[in-house]
Amino acid sequence: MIEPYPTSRAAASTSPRAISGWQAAVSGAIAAALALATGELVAAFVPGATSPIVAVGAAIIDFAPPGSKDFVVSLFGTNDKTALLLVVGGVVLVVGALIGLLARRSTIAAGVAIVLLTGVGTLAAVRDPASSVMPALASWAAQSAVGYLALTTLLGAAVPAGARTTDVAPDRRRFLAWAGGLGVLAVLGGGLGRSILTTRAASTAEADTSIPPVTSPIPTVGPDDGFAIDGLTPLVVPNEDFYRIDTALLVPSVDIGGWQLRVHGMVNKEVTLTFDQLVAMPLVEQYVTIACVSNEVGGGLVGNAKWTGVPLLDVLGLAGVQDGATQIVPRSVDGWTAGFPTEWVTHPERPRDALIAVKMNDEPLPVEHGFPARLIVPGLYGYVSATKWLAELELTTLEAFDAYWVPRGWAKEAPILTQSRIDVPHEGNGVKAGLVNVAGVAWAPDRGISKVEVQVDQGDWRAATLSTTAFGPQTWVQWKYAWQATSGQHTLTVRATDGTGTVQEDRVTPPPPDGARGYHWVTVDVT
Ligand SMILES: Nc1nc2c(c(=O)[nH]1)N[C@H]1C(S)=C(S)[C@@H](COP(=O)(O)O)O[C@H]1N2
Ligand SMILES: [Mo]
Repeated sequence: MIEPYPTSRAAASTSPRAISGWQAAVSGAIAAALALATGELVAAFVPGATSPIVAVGAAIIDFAPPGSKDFVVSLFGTNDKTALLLVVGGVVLVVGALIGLLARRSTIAAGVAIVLLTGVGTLAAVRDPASSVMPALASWAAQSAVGYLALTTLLGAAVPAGARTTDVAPDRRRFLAWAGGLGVLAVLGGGLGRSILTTRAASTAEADTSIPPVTSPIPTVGPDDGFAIDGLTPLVVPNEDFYRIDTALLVPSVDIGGWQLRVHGMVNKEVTLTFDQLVAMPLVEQYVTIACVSNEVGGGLVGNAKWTGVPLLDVLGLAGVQDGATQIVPRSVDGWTAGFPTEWVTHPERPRDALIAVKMNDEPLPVEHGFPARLIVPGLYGYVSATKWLAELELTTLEAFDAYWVPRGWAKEAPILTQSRIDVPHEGNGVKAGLVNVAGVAWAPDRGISKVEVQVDQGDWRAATLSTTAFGPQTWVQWKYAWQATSGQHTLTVRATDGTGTVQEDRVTPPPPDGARGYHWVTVDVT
């Protein structure tokens, strides 16, 4: 026998059978890590190949049963996405360790298991509309080969070499050197692939976007338009602080040169616009507050920004919407869909100024917020309307199609509910007796806010002062109330009245299926 499968202590132990369990498990885990790293590297360098780990994460989000929709909703946040990827990666390592143990019985069986494991990632990857079959198959072959080669190499290094000796230290050192080396290789390779994939996504925002100036600029919200109260949410939320919600594990990176918006379905004439053609149309701007249906009472999944873009109706006008096209279905480059009644934006008495937005707070749309174009529809929750990375507008009927979240248990029609929030004092914070500023935000796009009231303990409702409402009913307002605080524990409650005179509902409901209801309240200790 020659290295790396030398004769070992016992006659029967020339096979991987003689390898200790922990060495087999570590070998398998490292082989799996190298296979994963290979998937990332291929995705980074081969057009049409996608990251298998991201693809599996995306599949978990997509296939989560409707019963687990609360779990899915909480997965939306950025930190939760990282957690999901770590869990998927961890599961792959554990399966790899089991494959390592299996290899002690049969290296062929272990090889088959590696092909199956990497096949799961490949199956998930080909679901991605951005992936192509040939690169996915090539990536699968590369991952399997690297995984199998790494496993057999490590197992070879683990086979005890010193016959008739009890000193296994040299063998262990050799194994640890191989394991350490290949482990570092997996981390470096995977890290390189991952960082290429994420910086590629991020750099698209810096792409030169020659967006012409707006034809009729609106007055800008200045510092004097809001209240200067510490801890109070600003009237306009800066892009980097704006909440982010979507199903995309890896932000779609859109090449602006190749981007197109296709308007099709029940239209007189199908229309396709390039980015330059889109922004050559008259550009308008407006402040619009957007909100997520999964926002809890008092939660932060709501924000107000200045959006610049082309009126949706102008683009629909180019195609000519047919009678009977009762639903507009926007679709993103990654296949995600929203859907809302055409009437919401064409209503004769109350057409909402929906925009195909290309700028957010005077900057090109950040990648996380939909670069290069997204939809902003005043008055509707994001999941039925605010499509980021917009690629298509399909005209259809309400009966013919249910958008992404509808079969997952969320309402088909989803106007934003009237809500109000106390920002200061913060729940649980102590304040000094005397005059205390109670302040927050209230929104009811696109009905507007006419009144905000504050209640101390079980007292009377008292009117709060509102910031300017000059930016239109589609935006939120700040409110403040000067409270003469006396020592002891107190409860502060807020409620808003919308522009139609309807008071916010006090009936408490969870976010599913159509948004949370109820009043926000905080308890404060006054000393
Ligand atoms: N392509 C795409 N667009 C999307 C989503 C998504 O998952 N994919 N989520 C929607 C939801 S649920 C919300 S609340 C808003 C959030 O927009 P923001 O991340 O810019 O705040 O985007 C909407 N647009
Ligand atoms: Mo949302």
